[in-house]
Amino acid sequence: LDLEQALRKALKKEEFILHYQPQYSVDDGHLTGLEALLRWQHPVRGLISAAEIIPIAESSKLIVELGGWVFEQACRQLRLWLDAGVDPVRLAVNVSVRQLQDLHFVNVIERTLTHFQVPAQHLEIEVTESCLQDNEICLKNLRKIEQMGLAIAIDDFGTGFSCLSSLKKLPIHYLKIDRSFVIDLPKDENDAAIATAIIALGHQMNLKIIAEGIETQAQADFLRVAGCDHFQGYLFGRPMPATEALQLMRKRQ
Ligand code: G
Ligand code: G
Ligand code: MN
Ligand code: NA
Repeated sequence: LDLEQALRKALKKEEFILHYQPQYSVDDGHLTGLEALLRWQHPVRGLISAAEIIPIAESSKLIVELGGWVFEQACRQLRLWLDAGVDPVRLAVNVSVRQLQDLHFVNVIERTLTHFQVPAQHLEIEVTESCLQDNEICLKNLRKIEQMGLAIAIDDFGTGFSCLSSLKKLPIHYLKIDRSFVIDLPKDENDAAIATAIIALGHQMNLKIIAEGIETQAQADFLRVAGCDHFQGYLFGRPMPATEALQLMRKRQ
């Protein structure tokens, strides 16, 4: 069975949706952001996670098309929230390397923002480190995106081909501490050292730190003391449909 073909069909049949996972300020506990996460509403298998979709899409050019749909859907949703009268929190959208290497990527972003009349300040792009390897097109696209007013976050920080040199060349606003460094906190001394070091590095470079995959109060407590800025994880909220995310934003006002 050709999974890539199945994904193409699903895109045509509009079977994809976005769920939204909340991010909270460590200081005052306020909702500060949402991460958009792709899901496939399969007619037989039910809800399928991005972990099963993205790697297949990334192995072909399909990711460019699918990623375009994700960004468009995120903007359409922001428009609906704005029309519903809420002041939306920053919406983070995951972007694959292959999208960033696409020459039309910046145009797609520009056109979509204009089409839905969504201010760029409401959006954040999450990229993984592996794409920041001296790739001139990626760097150029990221700079343009930043100039347009979108925020940029490095996802899964520390897990990729670490290239700290790219940090100084890039217009980054957030570092996301990968879940693999959070899961064994506070007990694991290596993970404790790594998390602490990432926070110090980020702060030295004027970046805000988001920890992801927080599931226990002990993990949150450690990261709070270590100076983390934003929390994301099942302890605070799972990825949820747009209507529930809207309720969270309404409660906040
Ligand atoms: O939410 P979930 O556990 O299914 O996500 C699995 C992985 O897929 C995560 O690494 C997440 O960053 C990635 N992912 C989720 N949605 C998207 C998306 O819209 N685009 C890209 N490129 N990656 C995504
Ligand atoms: O790579 P990225 O950080 O985008 O991946 C986010 C993924 O992690 C999403 O698939 C999301 O559903 C998942 N996730 C978010 N919070 C938690 C958590 O607290 N525990 C676990 N196990 N997964 C989480
Ligand atoms: Mn992410
Ligand atoms: Na990711």
